[in-house]
Amino acid sequence: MELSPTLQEEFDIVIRRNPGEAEFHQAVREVLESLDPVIKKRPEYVEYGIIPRICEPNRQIIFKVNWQDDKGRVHTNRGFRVQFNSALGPYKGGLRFHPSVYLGIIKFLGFEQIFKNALTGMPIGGGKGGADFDPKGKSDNEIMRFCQAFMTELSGHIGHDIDVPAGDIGVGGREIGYMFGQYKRMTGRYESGVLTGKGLTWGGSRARTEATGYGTVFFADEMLKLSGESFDGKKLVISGSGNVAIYALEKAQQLGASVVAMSDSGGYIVDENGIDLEQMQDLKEVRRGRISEYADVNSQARYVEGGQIWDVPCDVALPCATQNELNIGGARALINNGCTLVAEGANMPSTPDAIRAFQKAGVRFAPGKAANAGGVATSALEMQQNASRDSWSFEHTEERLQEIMVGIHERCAETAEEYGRPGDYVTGANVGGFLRVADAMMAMGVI
Ligand code: NDP
Ligand code: 2IT
Repeated sequence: MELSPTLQEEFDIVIRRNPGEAEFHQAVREVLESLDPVIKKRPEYVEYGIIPRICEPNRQIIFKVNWQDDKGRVHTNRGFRVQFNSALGPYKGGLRFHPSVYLGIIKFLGFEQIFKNALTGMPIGGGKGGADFDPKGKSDNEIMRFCQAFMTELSGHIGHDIDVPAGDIGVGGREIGYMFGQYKRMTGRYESGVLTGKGLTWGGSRARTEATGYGTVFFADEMLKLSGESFDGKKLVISGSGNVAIYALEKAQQLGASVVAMSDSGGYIVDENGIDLEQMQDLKEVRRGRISEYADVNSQARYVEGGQIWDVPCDVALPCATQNELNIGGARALINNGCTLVAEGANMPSTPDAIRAFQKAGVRFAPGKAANAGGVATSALEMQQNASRDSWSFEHTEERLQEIMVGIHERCAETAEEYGRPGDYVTGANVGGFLRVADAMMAMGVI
């Protein structure tokens, strides 16, 4: 899509100021493409410089992380925390440990997080962090030493009213535990609200582990309801087999769907009988194994090394692995095989041309910043429980999560309609999130 001259000028500045950060450029461009009708209606946003101010992080922290492996060898990694926007609350967003991490990835994720967090309606700003550390194949002690070294540097920049990290790729309950322990040691404070995704006996929230995957399914369910459909009897393909994918699998099954394919970075498995949740949890959450092992022990399942999971026919596809994992080839395969709905559990998994193909073909499409907001929303519920030294039941927390997802869906649908693009959840999410942040920034003046 062409940008108007004003927005093109802003985009050119972003490219010039952030050379070589392709994922960040992609995320900014997608939001700017939605904003044309907004700046026509509200030119004061341009006069007050809201767009360049939203595209520039408040603060970018880059630090060295030295740690020792079990053989005593010393390794040096690079750590990041990008504190992007705090108009609506303390910076909030996950930490990603993956060898592909560099500043451009953290900035794209932090930028997305601003609008996602705004859409939840909760008092949280946008931030993201991580390291180019590869947790694969590391022992528990190595993970602990890395997390402690990482937190030693990060601890001076975070706090329950400042910046509240959580998990993302490669960072789950185990890593949050080691980081919380190191923060507690360094500060001498039991500051429960400094991290979310904690264990249930030490300040964590029930349903946070499940929240992102459940939330994505709740959001897709709202989309289906608009045409009188439900998950019952639907065939699903879910990419990835990590935290988001596994709990999307669980909720989809609870709603009567059959998930026939899942993946990891090595390849994908197909099980036409429906993937077994308990086996997947044991394989990925307990044994931390490879997805190919599922096919080794289930004769009805097959493993395809490499390839694209999107070739497996389905009614609904939930990309839940990583950015740009669903390209135009994947989109064409899904469309040709009759898929009618795509909801993103991951952050920016679909490439821009894949999204355009879905929209052109009439495939309902929900972007990550709307469909995967259940994770961070439940993190905000965890902060709320920590602040009141309370702990809610699973049922109550899940109910809150579902209400929030229904609310986000409503806001996206209404905003898309109001801005002349009915049914376009990309516009709905970008504009809906942007308006909340922009209005708060206007109210607070030039700071
Ligand atoms: P996990 O680390 O638990 O799982 C990641 C999954 O994606 C694994 O199956 C992994 O396979 C696969 N994967 C990761 N990188 C690649 C890659 N480069 N190529 C192919 N496959 C890959 O992470 P999460 O489930 O937490 O996160 C998944 C996505 O959801 C990410 O985009 C994340 O940003 C997003 N997200 C997460 C939230 C959360 O609360 N955790 C909230 C909102 C969004 P392998 O093990 O082989 O690497
Ligand atoms: O991308 C995301 O929204 C997350 N990884 C969760 C962030 C959080 O603070 O819970």
